[in-house]
Amino acid sequence: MVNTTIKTTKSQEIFAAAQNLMPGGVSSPVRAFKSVGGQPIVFDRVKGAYIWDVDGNQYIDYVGTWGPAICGHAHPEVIAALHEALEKGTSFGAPSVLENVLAEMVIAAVPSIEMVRFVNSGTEACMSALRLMRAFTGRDKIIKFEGCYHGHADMFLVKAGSGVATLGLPDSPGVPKSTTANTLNAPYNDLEAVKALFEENRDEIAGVILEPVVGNAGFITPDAGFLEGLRELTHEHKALLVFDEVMTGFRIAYGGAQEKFGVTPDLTTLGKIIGGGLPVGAYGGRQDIMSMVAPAGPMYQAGTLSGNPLAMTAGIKTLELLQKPGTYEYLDQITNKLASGLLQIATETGHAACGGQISGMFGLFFTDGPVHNYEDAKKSDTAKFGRFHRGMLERGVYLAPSQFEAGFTSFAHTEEDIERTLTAARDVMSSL
Ligand code: HOZ
Repeated sequence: MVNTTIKTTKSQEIFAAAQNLMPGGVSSPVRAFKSVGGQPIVFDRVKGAYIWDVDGNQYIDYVGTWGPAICGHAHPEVIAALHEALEKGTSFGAPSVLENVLAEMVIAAVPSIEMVRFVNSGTEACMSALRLMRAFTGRDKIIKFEGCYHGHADMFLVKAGSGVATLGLPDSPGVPKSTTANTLNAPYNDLEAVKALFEENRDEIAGVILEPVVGNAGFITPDAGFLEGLRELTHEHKALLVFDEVMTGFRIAYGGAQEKFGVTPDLTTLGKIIGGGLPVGAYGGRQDIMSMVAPAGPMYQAGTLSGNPLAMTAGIKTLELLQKPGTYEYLDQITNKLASGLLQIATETGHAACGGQISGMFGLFFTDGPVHNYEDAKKSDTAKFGRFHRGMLERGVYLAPSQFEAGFTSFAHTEEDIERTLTAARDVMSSL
């Protein structure tokens, strides 16, 4: 399993060819390994906690297709359900009972959601939620937080996290200034800054959107009182509070961050886990707000593949599996062992580091910390992270190829996987 000199000839050939076919050789920027150096490995197949590349190397996976694979990849029950659904067709473009089933499960689980609309990605979910915030309040301005990422729609590409942070890009060309003129930014965990924005823009702010636990600037948790403070401020100013739970939904608790922290927003966006590995997104919330969405109301939003039967099927089965008693306790236990183990090894091997985890979501920054916001995260030694990433890859551990992305475990990860990961980490950190 420990591959200190992995052979990646086929990966290199395929990726070289891909660069002439697709921008940067990839379908999404963070996959290109630009910030960690070296070349991406090209995947052949995934199963449980593992990846196999086209050269036959095996890796323990902590990306989990960027979050959806909480049951482990290709869980047999998800695959079986998909086989059965496949026989009935791949797309309906019409109502199906599967949408009712998943909607009922989502509504039962997520405290803020009384009605839900399915879409095809987290980007679509956030883009639609933003339109709804504006439609419902009749106001145009929104507040978001530096380093939070809500997909790649124009209005959100200001001081964004994820690939934008990873590549160190300025705000994207192609986004008209007029489109982002109403996007106000505050530092995460800074209630005073939010208060000031509300004061400066009285009766103009439709709402506040945030990742309640940040995963797109690395893993950053809300300070005590931050989410509660946002809830109070938004109430006070008759603005909406929107939790982007694309990453945290069904991940840090079955009911997401809002269940975990006991703060209920007005609207919530979801994606990743609720599609069980197929393309999906959703936005939902209070019935009076959701009733504005067409055709119930006038706010238009649509999609050919929305509510796709395969995505619904994989999502339903995934949520069923997550309902089994002990799932989140197990995720918490193994992820705690991993995150605390990494920190301990960093300390013992003389590296400044900080990090943490909630349930199956974790992070490690190469900086003294603490990291409360994106500015703190940017103080990390990203070059060191790149060397760490490469060393782990060579030892059969696949981490997100960016300091500014959270890691994910699944209930397919075993104690032994974690121990092997920590052994590899000790080896790498000793030689960084
Ligand atoms: N939101 C995911 C990670 N931040 C998406 C991965 C990607 O951008 O490819």
